[in-house]
Amino acid sequence: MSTFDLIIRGGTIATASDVFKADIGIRDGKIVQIGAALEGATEVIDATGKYVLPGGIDSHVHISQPSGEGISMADDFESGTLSALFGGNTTIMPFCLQEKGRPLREALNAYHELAEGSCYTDVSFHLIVSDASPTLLGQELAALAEEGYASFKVFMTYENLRLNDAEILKTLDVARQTGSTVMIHCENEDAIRYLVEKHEAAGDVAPRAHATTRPIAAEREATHRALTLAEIAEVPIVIVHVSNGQAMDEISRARARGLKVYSETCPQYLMLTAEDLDGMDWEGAKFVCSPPPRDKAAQEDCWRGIETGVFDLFSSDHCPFRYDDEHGKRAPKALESFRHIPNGIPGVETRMPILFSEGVMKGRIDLPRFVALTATNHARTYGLYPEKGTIAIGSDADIAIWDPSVKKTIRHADLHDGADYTPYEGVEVTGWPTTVILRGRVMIRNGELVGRKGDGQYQTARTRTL
Ligand code: DUC
Ligand code: ZN
Ligand code: ZN
Repeated sequence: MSTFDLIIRGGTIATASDVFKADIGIRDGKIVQIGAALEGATEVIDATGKYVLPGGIDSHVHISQPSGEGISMADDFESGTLSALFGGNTTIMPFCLQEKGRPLREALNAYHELAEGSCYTDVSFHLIVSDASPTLLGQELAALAEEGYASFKVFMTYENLRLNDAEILKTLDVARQTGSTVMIHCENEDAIRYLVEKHEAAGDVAPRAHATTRPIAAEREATHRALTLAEIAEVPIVIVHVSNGQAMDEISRARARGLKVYSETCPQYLMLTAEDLDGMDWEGAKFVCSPPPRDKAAQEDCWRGIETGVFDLFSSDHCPFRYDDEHGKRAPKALESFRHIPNGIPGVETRMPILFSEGVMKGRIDLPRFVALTATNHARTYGLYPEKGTIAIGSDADIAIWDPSVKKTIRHADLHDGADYTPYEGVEVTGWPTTVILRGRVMIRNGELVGRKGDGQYQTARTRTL
């Protein structure tokens, strides 16, 4: 009998703290040895000249989420996780949305049913709290946290989802008591609604107005308020999808006051600007997401946040709708006004290649920072570490082998999601994850799918202990 099921030989391994050359020995889905010249395996993968990194964890992904009447998301668990896998991810964390007036448990059961047997990567769910009822706050969330649903998102925008400050405080209080983690979408809904009504009254209804009516000031104010509420409730929070320097400054100031705050940015805030929403014939709808992409200066600020540590998490916020589709970006109502264009863009497959190419290959960040931003910090923040997010003895053998010599032009035709476009069409990248291993099982070998639908499993999360 072999000592190992699989050896990954001769690669350059990177974790969030180190870069070193070694072989990895894998048995029963776990990393059991890291060392020189390992021998005795059923299968050996030669990783000479490649980078051997923890499989990516994308902790901000939307799949099969109810998105309003007549609108359907472009990805189910099968296409969403397949696309994630081809982008070097081994775990994704989608959101289970509580529908107003319904128990979260009911939504969770239905969401598990959708995922069961369909996944190519592991998955772990966040919850979205849209109805901060006494039952939810008093009983349901605590019970769910104990069962391994330890993170939930709240919205300060969207009329049908937003919580008011009192409700956010109560939700934060539950998080403090249960050790759960709250993610907050920071945009001031009343300010946005004021601007939307003004622009619509003036007949300015094209997609570009989406960006104009969700200005940086609305995000900055809500970020400040979320941080203040967390300070008062004495609980850590995650500020998700930060798009600009002014919101980053609020986060840095809160940290200087002693608040524990994690923050996330996404590829769209490094690669896109509001001008992309200008596209002819409604094409700008392809780039409608919230918060919206800003300008070149905001992109530079976000890069600074990536480089200096303001950001802990780099996620895709993959939220795919088809463009040429009456249930997507070109739904009948969406063609009447930007207000009704479904919010969100695809990106789960391109998240890491973009950061690897623009960040690592261009010398903005080193490999450990790349690993921290794309895998380790996600596992730590959301209770999946150390099984997930690192290369260490005892951890799950979730590994992506990156070939830094691959040069690709991003084309939607080559991607695996269910949308019909990518916002990054034509972007040239250097480096791609060519082999991906999930709990010791080779899922993609040299760019070819060899894993099966259903190989991905659900992962329960732990609550915070500190
Ligand atoms: N927030 C998200 O996190 N994703 C898509 C839309 C939104 O508003
Ligand atoms: Zn959001
Ligand atoms: Zn999102």
